[in-house]
Amino acid sequence: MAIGASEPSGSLAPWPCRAPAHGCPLGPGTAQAKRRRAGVSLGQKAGEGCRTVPLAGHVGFDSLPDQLVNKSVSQGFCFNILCVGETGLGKSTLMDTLFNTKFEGEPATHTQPGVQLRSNTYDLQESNVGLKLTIVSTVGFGDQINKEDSYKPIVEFIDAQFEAYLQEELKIRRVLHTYHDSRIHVCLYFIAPTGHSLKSLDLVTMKKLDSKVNIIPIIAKADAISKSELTKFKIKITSELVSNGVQIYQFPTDDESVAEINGTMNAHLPFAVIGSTEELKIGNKMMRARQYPWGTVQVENEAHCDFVKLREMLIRVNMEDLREQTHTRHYELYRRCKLEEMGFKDTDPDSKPFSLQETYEAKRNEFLGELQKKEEEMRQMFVQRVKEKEAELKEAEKELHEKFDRLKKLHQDEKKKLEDKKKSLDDEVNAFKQRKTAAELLQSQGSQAGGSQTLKRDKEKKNFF
Ligand SMILES: Nc1nc2c(ncn2[C@@H]2O[C@H](COP(=O)(O)OP(=O)(O)O)[C@@H](O)[C@H]2O)c(=O)[nH]1
Ligand SMILES: [Mg+2]
Repeated sequence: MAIGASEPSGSLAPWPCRAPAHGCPLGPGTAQAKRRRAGVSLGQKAGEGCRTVPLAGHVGFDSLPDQLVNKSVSQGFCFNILCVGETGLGKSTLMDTLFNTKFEGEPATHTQPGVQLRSNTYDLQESNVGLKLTIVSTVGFGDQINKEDSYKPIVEFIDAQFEAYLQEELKIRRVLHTYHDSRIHVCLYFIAPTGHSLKSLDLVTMKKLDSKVNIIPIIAKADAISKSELTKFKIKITSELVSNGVQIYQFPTDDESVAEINGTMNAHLPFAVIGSTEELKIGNKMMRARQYPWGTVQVENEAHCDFVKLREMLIRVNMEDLREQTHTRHYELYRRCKLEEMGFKDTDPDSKPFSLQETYEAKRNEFLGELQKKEEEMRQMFVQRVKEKEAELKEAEKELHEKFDRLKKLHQDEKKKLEDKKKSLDDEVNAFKQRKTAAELLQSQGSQAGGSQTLKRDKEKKNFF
C-alpha cells in the first residue's frame, strides 16, 4: 500500500475519485447492490407487462458489469471515517493499525478549551485500486469540565459536509464526478474500557449523531479489561443503547452472500479492539502486538480482541454499504429537511404532484407578499415616527414660546424696576440740587450781611480816634 500526498487539516481538495453511490456505476455494480436491484426490477418489469425476448446469439451486454468495474477502478474511490472518542483512547493508533501504515499527526493534549475536528486526507493504493481516505478525528473530546456542548462541533461538521454536497448538487453546472465527496461514511465511536456503563457524554453524543451518520461503537484499549468483564460490558452497553433509543449501524443482512457473516457480526457489537504500531516477531511471523511484562497481546488474534472483525466488516465486506447508506439514508434525510425548509415539496395539499416551477412560483409569490407586507409595515412605521417627531417638535416649540414669554416678562419687570429706581434717583438728585441751591443762596445772603456790619464797625472806630 502506498500513501500519496496528505492535505492539511480541514482542507479537502477536489480529487477525481468515483462519484457518490447514486451516481456511480459501482453502486449498482457491487454484488450486493446488483442482487438487491435485480430482485426489484425484474418483479416490477413483469408487472408492467414487459415482453421477454430470447436472443439468438451472444450480443455482449453481459460485459456491462465489467465495464462498470473498470470505469470505477479508473476513477478511484473515496471513504471518509470519523473517529469520535476521548483524547488518548487510541483513535490515531487504531487508524494506523487498520490501514497498516503510519499516518502522520501530533498526539493531542488534554488542554483544549473546546472540541475540534482534525481532518486529513490521504491517497492510498492497493493493487490497482486507488482510495482517497479521509480520517477526521475529534481533538479535546471529553477534556472539558462542562461537556454539555461537546457534540455540537461534530454535528456541525457532519452537516457542513452534507451542505457542501447539496450545494454542488444544486449548482447549474455541477461536476459531481470530480467533486471530492467529504460526507462521513462511518463514525467509529470509541468507548473507554471502564467495564461499568456508558458515560452520559457517550449516550448524548451517539444520540445526536445517529440520524446523521453510520455509528459503529467500539470498546477501545480492550487489553485493559478481562474477558469475563468484557462480555458483561458488551451486554451492558448494548442494553443501554437500546433503552436510550440510540440507533447504531447494523451490518446488512439482505444480501445472501454476506447475510450470515453480517448477522453473526451484528451480535458481536460493540467490537472490542486493540491498536498497536509495534510489530513483534511471534513464531516466525512479524505481527502487530503490544508487549507487557506478563505477556503479549496480538492485535490480529481473534482470541485476544475483535480487531480483525472490525477490519473485515468495515473495509472488506461493508465499505460500499456504508457509502450507500450515507447517501441514501443520512444525506437523503438532510437533503429532504433542507429542501422542505426552503419551501420545496413534492405534492400540493391535495396530494397532486408539485413541479419545481410551481414551487418556485409559489415561493416567489410568498416572498413578494412578505416583501410587500414588510414594506407596508415599514411605511406605517415611518409615518408613525414622523408623526411622533412632529408632536415632539411642536411640544418643544411650545415650551420655547413659553420660555420666551417668561423671559420677556422678566425682562419687562426688570426694566420697570430699573426705571422706577432711576426715577427715584432722579428725584433724589433734583431734591439735592434744590437743597444745594437754597443752601448757596443762604450762604451768599449771610456773607452780604456780614460785610455791611464790618464797614459800620470800621466807621465807628474812625470816629472814636
Ligand atoms: N493499552 C493500550 N494502549 C493503547 C491502545 N491503543 C493505543 N494505545 C496507546 O494509547 C496512547 C494514546 O493513543 P493515541 O492513538 O494517540 O490516542 P488518541 O488521542 O485517541 O488518538 C498511546 O500511548 C498508544 O500507544 C490499546 O489498544 N491498548
Ligand atoms: Mg490522536
